[in-house]
Amino acid sequence: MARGRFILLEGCDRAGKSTQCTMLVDALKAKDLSVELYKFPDRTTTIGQMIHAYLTNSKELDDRAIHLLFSANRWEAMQEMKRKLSAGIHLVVDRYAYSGVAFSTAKGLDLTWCKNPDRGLIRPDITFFLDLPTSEAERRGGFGDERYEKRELQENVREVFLKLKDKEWTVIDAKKSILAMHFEILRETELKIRDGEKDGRFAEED
Ligand code: ADP
Ligand code: FDM
Ligand code: MG
Repeated sequence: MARGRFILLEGCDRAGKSTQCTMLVDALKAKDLSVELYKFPDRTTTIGQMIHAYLTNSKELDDRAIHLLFSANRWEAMQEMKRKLSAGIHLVVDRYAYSGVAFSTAKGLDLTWCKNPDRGLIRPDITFFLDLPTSEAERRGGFGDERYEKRELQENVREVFLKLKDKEWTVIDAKKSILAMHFEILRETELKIRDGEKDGRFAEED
């Protein structure tokens, strides 16, 4: 059996990641494919609850400590994600290690230090980067109460994302309509799903 594909959607706040993840999962299900949604941070675990407390300002944590918790929150999902991919289930993932590096580096931590804890995580088969200028993102509603919902930080995060962007990313212009983005993401995902047989092994983050 071909293993499932790891489909990642990354990007700045309000670029439309969560909207597109849900639409992609629904569209793949409608085509009778096995697919599940993952979201990072996963706030349901014990580590996730600590992250949630930090993001909602009810807990203070050192910048490095919270960075490591975000990474640990990915590591604790790894075995289950591998099992699902091996069983032929496609995973649509809302944020992952790139968000981890982009936010912590934007706060002032060293880029290489930020990348290190995520080394060895399974690598996405396809990464969509939903690109939206901060000024456009702001028009999609006011900032909420969470810790990182501040204009200057968001601008720095976008700059780091653009530095991290490599030729393997599929950049989606997030100024487009929800449907136009959806059809683009669905088309690329279907190509990736059909694209040859996988040998069942996982590439890892380096
Ligand atoms: P993210 O998960 O990237 O923060 P969301 O999917 O939650 O973004 O979308 C943020 C807001 O922007 C929501 O109100 C959503 O309805 C709206 N939105 C999403 N995609 C678009 C789009 N392509 N054009 C206009 N508004 C959008
Ligand atoms: N975030 C998310 C990080 O700082 N590091 C990470 O590793 C991840 C996965 O947490 F501000 C930030 C990004 C965002 C917040 O918001 C989570 P959502 O709305 O749950 O995606
Ligand atoms: Mg979201």
